[in-house]
Amino acid sequence: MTITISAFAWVPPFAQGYVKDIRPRWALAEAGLDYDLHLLSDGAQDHADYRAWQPFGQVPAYRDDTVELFESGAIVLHIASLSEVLAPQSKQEAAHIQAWVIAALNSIEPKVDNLILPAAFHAGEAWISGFRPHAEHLLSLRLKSLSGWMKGRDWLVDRFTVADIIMATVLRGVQAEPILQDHPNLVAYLNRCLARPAFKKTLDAQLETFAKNAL
Ligand SMILES: N[C@@H](CCC(=O)N[C@@H](CS)C(=O)NCC(=O)O)C(=O)O
Repeated sequence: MTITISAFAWVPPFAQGYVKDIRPRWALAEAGLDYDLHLLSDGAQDHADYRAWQPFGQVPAYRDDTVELFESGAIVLHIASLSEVLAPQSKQEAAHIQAWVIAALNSIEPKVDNLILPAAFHAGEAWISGFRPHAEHLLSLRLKSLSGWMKGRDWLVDRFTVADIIMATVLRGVQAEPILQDHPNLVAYLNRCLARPAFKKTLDAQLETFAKNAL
């Protein structure tokens, strides 16, 4: 089977290592499945053929011999279904994995983005300092709940799954923020996820593409 993932040929240094194609690529590395990259250079994300694959012109998009789809959460769930290692072992486990993928993307990622994106894209603007405490408060409520769930657990469900890939890549956005350090069990969880050889392999692969295509 030929699997293809879309990715940017190059992004500015602050985004390198964080572009969301890392999610399906990490899942494929865990599953031991090879893939090709479909690299997008300047302007390619707006071409009609790419929009037919990824309607928002974003990365990642995914294609194999049977299906094509977009949205990193949907893609990792599909990859899990292809893999002996990652495939859910029961209906209940499948339901929990789906729930945690959606929780990471819907209940936590928007609060993380709220905190980090204004500072990244609106640095120096007057409203930032007033907005930050509000964003921190909203994220702290979610992290407290997640920390409560993770008490006594190594992974979101009973074993490492694609839900951990999505959650870890969301939490990485605030890895250096004091708000995460307030929850030692979440720091330990994130470190546990990022220590996996498949993550390191995937991070190196993403960075290698950007180094090759550096201007
Ligand atoms: N919800 C999408 C978000 C994808 C996304 O934000 N991709 C970013 C790169 S990390 C992107 O393509 N940004 C360019 C753009 O939005 O035009 C997913 O999880 O796949």
